Amino acid sequence: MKISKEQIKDSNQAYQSDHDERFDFLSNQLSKKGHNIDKLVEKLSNFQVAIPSWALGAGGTRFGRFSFYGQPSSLEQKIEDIGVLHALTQTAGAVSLHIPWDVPKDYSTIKELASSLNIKFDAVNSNTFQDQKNAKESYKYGSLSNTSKAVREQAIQHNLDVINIGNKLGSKSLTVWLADGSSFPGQNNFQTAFSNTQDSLKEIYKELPNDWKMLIEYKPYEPNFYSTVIQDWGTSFMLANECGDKAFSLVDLGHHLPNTNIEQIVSILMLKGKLGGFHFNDSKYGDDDLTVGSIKPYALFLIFNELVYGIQNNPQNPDLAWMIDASHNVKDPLEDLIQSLEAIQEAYAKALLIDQEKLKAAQLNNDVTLCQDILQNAYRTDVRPLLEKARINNGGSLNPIDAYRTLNVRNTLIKERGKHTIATGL
Ligand code: LRH
Ligand code: MN
Repeated sequence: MKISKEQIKDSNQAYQSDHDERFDFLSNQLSKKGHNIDKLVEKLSNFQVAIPSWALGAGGTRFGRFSFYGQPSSLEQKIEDIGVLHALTQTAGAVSLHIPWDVPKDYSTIKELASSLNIKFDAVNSNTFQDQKNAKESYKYGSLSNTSKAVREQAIQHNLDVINIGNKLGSKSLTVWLADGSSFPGQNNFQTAFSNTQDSLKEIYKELPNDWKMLIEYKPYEPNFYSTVIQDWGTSFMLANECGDKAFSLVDLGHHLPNTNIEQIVSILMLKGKLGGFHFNDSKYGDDDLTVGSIKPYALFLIFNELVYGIQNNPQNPDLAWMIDASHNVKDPLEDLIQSLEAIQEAYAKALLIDQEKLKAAQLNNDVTLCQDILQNAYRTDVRPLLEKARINNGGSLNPIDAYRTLNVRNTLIKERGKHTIATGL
């Protein structure tokens, strides 16, 4: 299914005058405070988030999975669905593939389709947390950390294959997330597991093309429930430093123990020039992979405050990879992703309104009350007219969820694909 600019234009009619009113009001408010509206809108337009290829169908847990009809059952259909997201939001201009869930059958067809929809290939993800059919070695007891050299070599080779696939698509980064760890005390020798992982990552790093990045994703637990080799940001940071200048830490918002101060982690990784990117989602308890901003929107805003400060003050940190990592158990996957994209843009826009100089002065003056006031004034600003402007400037929708429903996307996909198609992924 493809949505035309005309269809979107028509669906915007009902919202145009209300948008214009709110945009004018907000522009006056913000201009009076010295903000450059055009610059703000331009930054939002340029802010593109990669959609995970593994999150376009119905997610589930060990307790069950409830289908969504009309799911994409091929990589082509997944890219088409991202095309729908990008047409409506104008901020989903990239896809992050997971290998082997989404190995292209025909590279030129896939690249043509993606470029026809203005979609780039962001990081490619390796998978050494599941055994593949006919695989010689098993990852049951780990992959890059495994005590068996043969298992480690198989896992290293898989990562090199993933780099090769990404190279053919124009991707420039490899994301490595390891499930490796233990579920019972005594099961693992922590030092051996860590050293094996470090050496294995270095073997992969040696083959990383010069203009590529390696993004090392950490996670405290699941699927192992006693220890995880790459459990936290410090471990990921150490391993990235051991590998070299092209290795960085990847922050998945759901991969933190309750009440962890993630914005502080983001700030220090940027200071050290080792923040590579994000997997955006939200969570109440564990790695819940819920809609971004649905549980802790203020925490997301505080993270973007550190990102805006870091982008302005830490030239030592490279451009960041912005990606979503979600799983949809009860929402239509495309509606869920539209809401996540909106929440990310909203947090970024609010953070751009923070007067960083004024905040710095208040901090140096230990004026704690004023520090909070500066943050919360920005947070309490309804920035949605700016997001809408950024979308319509590029031919997008003023109200993507409403357009998605008005244009009857899900039912059209069901007509095209039938009810029983299954999407690869989580
Ligand atoms: C692990 C993770 C990782 C992906 C997987 C799909 O929890 O966040 O980023 O490989 O989800
Ligand atoms: Mn992730």
